[in-house]
Amino acid sequence: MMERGTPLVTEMQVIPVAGRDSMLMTLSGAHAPFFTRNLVIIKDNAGHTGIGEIHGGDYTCEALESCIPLVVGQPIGMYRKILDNIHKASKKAKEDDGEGIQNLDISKLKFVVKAEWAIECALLDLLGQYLDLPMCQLLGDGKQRDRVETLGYLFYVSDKEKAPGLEYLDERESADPWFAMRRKEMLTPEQIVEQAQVLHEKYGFRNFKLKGGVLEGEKEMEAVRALKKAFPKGRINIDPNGAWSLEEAVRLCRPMEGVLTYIEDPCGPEAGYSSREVMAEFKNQVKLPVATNMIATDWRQFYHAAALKSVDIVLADPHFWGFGGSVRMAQILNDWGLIWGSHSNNHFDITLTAFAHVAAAAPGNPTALDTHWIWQDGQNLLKDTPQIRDGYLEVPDRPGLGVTIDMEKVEEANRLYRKLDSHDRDDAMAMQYLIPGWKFDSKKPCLVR
Ligand code: GKR
Ligand code: MG
Repeated sequence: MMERGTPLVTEMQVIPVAGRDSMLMTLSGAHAPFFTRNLVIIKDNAGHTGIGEIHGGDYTCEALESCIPLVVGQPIGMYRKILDNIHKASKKAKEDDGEGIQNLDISKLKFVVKAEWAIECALLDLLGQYLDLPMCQLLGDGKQRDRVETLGYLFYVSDKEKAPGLEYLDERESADPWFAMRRKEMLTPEQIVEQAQVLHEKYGFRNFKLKGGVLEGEKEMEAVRALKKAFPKGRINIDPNGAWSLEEAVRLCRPMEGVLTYIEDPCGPEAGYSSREVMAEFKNQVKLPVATNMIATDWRQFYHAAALKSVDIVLADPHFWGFGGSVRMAQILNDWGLIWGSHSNNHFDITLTAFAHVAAAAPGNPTALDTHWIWQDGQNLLKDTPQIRDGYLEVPDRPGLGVTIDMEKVEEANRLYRKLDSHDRDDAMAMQYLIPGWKFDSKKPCLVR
């Protein structure tokens, strides 16, 4: 008699890993020398392996481990039901006040990220392999494009020599001009333009996003102007993560109409008004499209953001919204004449691949995809990392995610993780080497104290 149904999950492993980072500056401080992630590896009785990657830290790791009994033994074709069971079993953490990340409090990021989306990714990888289809064909209305436009994510970088106790990598001897540059100090407009030029040479980027919230707004706008001069046809965006007051954001951004293509999270909550209300007022006064990954991170927040017309571009990170959820957002935005994109945090190449599939299934004309991966390029956990060429990320055409995990590299990254004293992101720690006693203030650029 023929066996019925899809293959059954035989094993689910959760592997926390760590990688190396530069001293990247943001409103929340300075990136530490190491970042962490959690990997999910699921096997089925057809002999396939599915993989997923998500944010690091003990909270997410424990959440994933608690899901194992709800996944093992289940048919992969029931992946939606598996996820539904996980949602129904999960409880809101006591410390989660529902504020989200509208103030960029990164200690709350773990509540916005949903661990189970790494499981969704691994199950879709398995299902794709079973059906002999690339993952993007299983999402929304299927594959919309073969390659995905990607932006060059520019950061101010501080001098790691000022944090002598911290083990930042030094790549200045690298033969690759980008690798040789990315661990060095870059704080002036000239250095930001040079960063963009080297990235353009290596990956072909023509679109750039500058992470702001570091220097005085006027100084950051000088860098934006210099970028536009160097790349007159480029789409330039700056993201201060809501650091500016409404008044400041209007003053800074009005003269940038025609220079900036769009602006990401220019302001945040103030004077008792939520960020959704404040951004709606900003849009009344400045003729620039507004993007967010801070004020619409779930469907309830999106309802209010949409009702108030606070945003034009929703950067629907699949690790906040789910893979199916992010594509559902892309479909809604496209139907309404709005634009989809995705935000990112530090990540390995498994996330890079997964986001390529989501973006490949997003209908319409998405904005160029964010990725931090250029700062991690070379620390691959895959044997066949998709490449970014000519500003576009390739979407693997093989079944599932279409890539092969390199277990030796994963074990190495797990050993690094196990050596770390803390597994949670802490941008204040490195920042305090630069400014003793430094504390996060959602309204003050990190180097302005
Ligand atoms: O990695 O420091 C960072 C970024 O600033 C990240 O935390 C943000 O969430 O990239 C993100 C953004 O676009 O807001
Ligand atoms: Mg952002």
